[in-house]
Amino acid sequence: MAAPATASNPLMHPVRDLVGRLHCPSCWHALRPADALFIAEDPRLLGDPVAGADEALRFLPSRFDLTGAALDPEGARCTRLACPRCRREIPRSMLELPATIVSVVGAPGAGKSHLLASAIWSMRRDADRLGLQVIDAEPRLHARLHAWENRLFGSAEGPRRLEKTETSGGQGYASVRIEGRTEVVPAPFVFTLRRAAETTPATSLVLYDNAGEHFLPGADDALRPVTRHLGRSEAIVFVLDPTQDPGFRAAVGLPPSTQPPVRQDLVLSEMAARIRHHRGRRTDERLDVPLVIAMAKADLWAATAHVSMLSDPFAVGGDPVAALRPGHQACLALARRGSPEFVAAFESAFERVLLVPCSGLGRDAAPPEGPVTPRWAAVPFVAACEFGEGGRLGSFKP
Ligand SMILES: Nc1nc2c(ncn2[C@@H]2O[C@H](COP(=O)(O)OP(=O)(O)OP(=O)(O)O)[C@@H](O)[C@H]2O)c(=O)[nH]1
Ligand SMILES: [Mg+2]
Ligand SMILES: [Zn+2]
Repeated sequence: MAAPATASNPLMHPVRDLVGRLHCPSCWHALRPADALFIAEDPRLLGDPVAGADEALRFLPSRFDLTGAALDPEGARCTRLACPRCRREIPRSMLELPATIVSVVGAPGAGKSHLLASAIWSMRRDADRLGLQVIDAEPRLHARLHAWENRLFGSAEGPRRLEKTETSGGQGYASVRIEGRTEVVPAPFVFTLRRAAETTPATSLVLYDNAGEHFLPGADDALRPVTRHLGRSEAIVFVLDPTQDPGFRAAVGLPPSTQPPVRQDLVLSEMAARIRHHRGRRTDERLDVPLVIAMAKADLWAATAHVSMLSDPFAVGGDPVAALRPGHQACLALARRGSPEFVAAFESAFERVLLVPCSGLGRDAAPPEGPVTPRWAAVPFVAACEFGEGGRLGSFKP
C-alpha cells in the first residue's frame, strides 16, 4: 500500500547519513540528495525527455512504500536515482559517501584503458595486499569495464587486448537533451572504497577513462564536457607512454619508431591549463592537485632503465614512501635524459608529482594470445587514492 510522502518517511529521515551536497559525476551539476530524481521501473514508463527515448522515465516521487522506496506513476518500487539536470543515473553510494575523483589522462594509445582494467582487476584480487578494497557501486553501470576485465583475464574469446576508446558514442558516453541542445557526457566508473583500517567503505571512488583525443588542445567544449572531471578530481593519473617519444626511446635503447611521435608534454600542459580554467587558478600558480605519472608499458623499457617492479610498495606494515622512491627517482632520471621538455611541463605546473613505472599487460601486445601479467598496474591508482589528507602518501615530497 502506498504511504504519503510525509516527514516521517524513512527517505526523508534516512537511517544512514547522506552527504550534504554532491556533484553529478556526469554533468557536474551540484545537488543535494533530496534533489535527486528517481528512475521508473515499470516497463511501460519508457522514454525520458532528457535522458532519451530508450531510458526509463525520471521523476520526482510523491508516493513511497513502507520501506521508503519511491513508487513510480504505475506503482512500481523504485530505488535507482538520477541527476535532476542530465538525468544520468547516480549510484546511491555517491549520496551516502563523499567522492574521491581520480582522472585518468594521457595521449591516444598511451595505454590508459589497459592499465585501468588491469588496475581494477588487481585491486579486486589483492585488496589485502594493497590495503584498499574497491567494490562496484552499481555493477549494472560497469558492463564496459567487466567486458574489458573478461577480455584480458577471463574466458572471453579472441585476442587478449582492448579496442581503442571511442571518442563519442559507445558505452563510454551518453547524449542528453538539455534545454533544447544535445550534450555529450562521460560515463564514470564508481566504486565504494574501503581502506584496511576501516570496517565499512568511507568514500566513493570515481574514475574516468577518456579517449586520448579528448585531451588534445580544443577537444573539450560546453557541448562535450567530457574532461570536465579535471576541474574536480582529487588526484590525476597521467599515463605517459615512453615508447611514443623518440627521446625516451633513445634513452632506453629502443630503435626509432615508425609511428609519428606524440608530444605528450603538450598533452600534459593542456591538461594543466584545463585544470586551471575549471578551478579558476592563476597561470603562474603551481597546482596542488597530486599528479601520479604512470610510466606505462614498462615491460618494454624497465630492464634497460634499471627500474624494478618486484617489491610490493603498499605491503602491510611497510613504508610505501620509501618503497616508491627508488622507482620514482629512476623514472625521473630517465625522463630528464629522454624528455626534458616533459619534465619541465610537469615541474612547472604541479607541486606534488610521483612517477611510477607500470605495465598493464606485463608483456608486449603481440602476440595477443598469451596471458596478461600486469606489473604494478594498481600502484598509480592506489597512490592517487593515498595522496589525500591522512593517506599513506600524505607526506610524500619528491
Ligand atoms: N607492451 C605493452 N603494450 C601495451 C601495454 N598496455 C597497452 N599496450 C598497447 O598499447 C596500445 C594502446 O593501449 P590502450 O590501453 O588502448 O591505450 P589508451 O591510452 O586507452 O588509448 P585511447 O583509448 O586511444 O586513448 C594497445 O595496442 C596495447 O596493446 C603494456 O602494458 N605493454
Ligand atoms: Mg582507451
Ligand atoms: Zn548530471
